[in-house]
Amino acid sequence: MIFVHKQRGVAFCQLPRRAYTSYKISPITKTALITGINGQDGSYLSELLLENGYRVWGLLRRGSYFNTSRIDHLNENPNFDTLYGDLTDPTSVAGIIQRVKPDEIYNLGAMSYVKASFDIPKYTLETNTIGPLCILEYLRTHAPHIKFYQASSSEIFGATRSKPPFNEHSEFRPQSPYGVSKLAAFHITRNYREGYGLFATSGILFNHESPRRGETFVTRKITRGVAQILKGTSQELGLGNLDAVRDWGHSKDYVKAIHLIMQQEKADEFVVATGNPHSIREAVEFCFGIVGLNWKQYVKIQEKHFRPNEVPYLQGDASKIHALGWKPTYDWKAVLLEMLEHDIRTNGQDPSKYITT
Ligand code: NAP
Ligand code: G4F
Repeated sequence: MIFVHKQRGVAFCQLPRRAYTSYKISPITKTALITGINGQDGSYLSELLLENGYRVWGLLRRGSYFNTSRIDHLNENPNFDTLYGDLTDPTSVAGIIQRVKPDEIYNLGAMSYVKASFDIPKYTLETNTIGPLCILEYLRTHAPHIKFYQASSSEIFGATRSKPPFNEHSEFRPQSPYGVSKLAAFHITRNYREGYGLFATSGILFNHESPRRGETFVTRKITRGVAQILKGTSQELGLGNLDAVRDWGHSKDYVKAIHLIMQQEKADEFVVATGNPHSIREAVEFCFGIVGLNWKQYVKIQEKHFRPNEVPYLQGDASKIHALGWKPTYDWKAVLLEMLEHDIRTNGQDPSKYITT
């Protein structure tokens, strides 16, 4: 019998197991390895897979301070563990695959901030393109039975000349090193599927948000900014291009799509989107307006938040995955409202005092 003692990021065998009173231990159905486990999507996907009886392993990048706040609540679950690795170090990834022997690999790890990719383009491609390439090459040569999911992105449409809404056949014309890195990984994934018969899938996910969204992304910047203004700890919010349009959904809905894509008999690629486009200006108006503030008094347009190239308009056509039964349950206002409530509460205030719905 193997006993497991869990610490942050490490699993040690042959130590006494803690009493896991709060978890029902159901028979393990499958084993999954998730890269990017401590990210927004990694945390929600872990919850979904654990609910479905999976044994979940995560590849965790070592940080100089604890970076597991999104998954700390899962740490007591005996079916959940993380191991240190890095997508830019293929030997670490191969070692983890050999050790955990997953049935499914979800490659969510990435340098995911588009604006930063202009500053660190080489690193972006090493993580986002060479990272998945090395996993696929390992699967081809050592473990062709393992299913593989690549987290692709609507950024690959970039400044497409196709007519919106965009689907799997629209033109790809990325506008940033991030977009280029994701498009190359998308084609690599297709190549390994078509050339070597691997179960290698891609989800082309449009923007999806949640209270766990990273603080640099525009929706979270807005909801945190409003919460700080209400609290009185900030007087203004600096933003860039308010004209850009995005198709926002909720991460919880989108990880269900990711799982569904991996349960198909044949590997394929799918757009995941709500089909409902709104500008950054509309998001700003909604978040300030719903707490009774006039955004024009607080938002300052600052040059430093603009990008060398912009993706002006993203609207997805998710008909292909609708045919498999997936539908989003949140609209953009419901996503923003949940984030706003969370950020107001985190600041020690009562959201119902401010939000008038
Ligand atoms: P996120 O919150 O930024 O998470 C990214 C994860 O990748 C983090 O766990 C990060 O770890 C990890 N990571 C970064 N560099 C790594 C490396 N070199 N080796 C191993 N792990 C590394 O992103 P997300 O919103 O959950 O998105 C998940 C995936 O979907 C990403 O690939 C993203 O590009 C893609 N995507 C996201 C959206 C969206 O709207 N959210 C849309 C389309 C596609 P650290 O904590 O150590 O940085
Ligand atoms: O929230 P964003 O930084 O997200 P972006 O660039 O669309 O990328 C996100 O979605 C992609 C899917 O399409 C993912 F692949 C990617 O990993 C990431 O999750 O910016 C959204 C829009 C942009 O047009 C940006 O120029 O908001 C505009 N914006 C205006 N002011 C701003 C700001 N964006 C940020 N981050 N900060 C601002 O102050």
